[in-house]
Amino acid sequence: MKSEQVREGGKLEITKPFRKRISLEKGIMEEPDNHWHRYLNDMKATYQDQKAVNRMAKNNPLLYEVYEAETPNESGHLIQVVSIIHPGKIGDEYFMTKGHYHENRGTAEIYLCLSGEGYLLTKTEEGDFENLTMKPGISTYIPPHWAHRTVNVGDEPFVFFGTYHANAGHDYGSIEDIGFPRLLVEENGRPISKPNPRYRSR
Ligand code: M6P
Ligand code: ZN
Repeated sequence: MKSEQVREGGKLEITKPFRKRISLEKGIMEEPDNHWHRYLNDMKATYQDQKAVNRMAKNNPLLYEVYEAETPNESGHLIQVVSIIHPGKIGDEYFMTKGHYHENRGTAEIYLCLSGEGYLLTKTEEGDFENLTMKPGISTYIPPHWAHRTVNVGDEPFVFFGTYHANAGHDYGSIEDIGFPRLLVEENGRPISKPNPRYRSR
C-alpha cells in the first residue's frame, strides 16, 4: 500500500496525486494494485464454435489480463487500467474480452492503444453499433450507454490503456450469450466482420 492510498476502516482513500509507470516496452503497468486474468474457461459461451471451445478448454488458454490502479469506487474518481489481449483464435474467432455495459449506464470510458492491432466493438440497447479499428496512438471514446468489447486481430499482444469512472461497475448481462451485432473472424489470414447469428438487441 503506497502512502497516497490509505484504508480507513477498510475504505480506500486517495490522499494526494500519484504516479504510475506504464512500461511501453513491456506493455504492462508496473506495481499495479490489481492484476487479473481471464481464461477461456471463464467465458466459453462467448464463442460461436463450441467444438473448438471444447477442444481448447483442456489447455484453457489465457485470453487477456488487466492491470489496475485502484481508486475508491465512488463518483468523481477515475480508474486507470492497462489491458493485454493475447493473440489467438477459438475456431476462426479472435481472442476478445467478455464485453460489458456499465452498471451505472451514464458513465463513459476512454481507451488508448499502446501496441498491437485490434478492434473496439460497441453497441447500444436500442441496436446501434460501431466497430472501430485500434492501433498504436489511436484513442477511442466510448460514450455513456454503449457496451464495449475489444478484440485482438493481430499476431502480437494488443495492449491498451483505459480510464473510466470508478463507480461505473460492470454489467455483463446478456452479452455473453448474444454478443455484438457483428463477429470478427479470420478469413484468408485477415480479419473480416460478418453478421452474428445469435445477436438480438438488448
Ligand atoms: C478494460 C476495461 C475494464 C474491463 C477490461 C476487460 O480494461 O474496460 O473495465 O474489465 O477491459 O473487459 P471485460 O470486463 O468486458 O472482460
Ligand atoms: Zn467499461
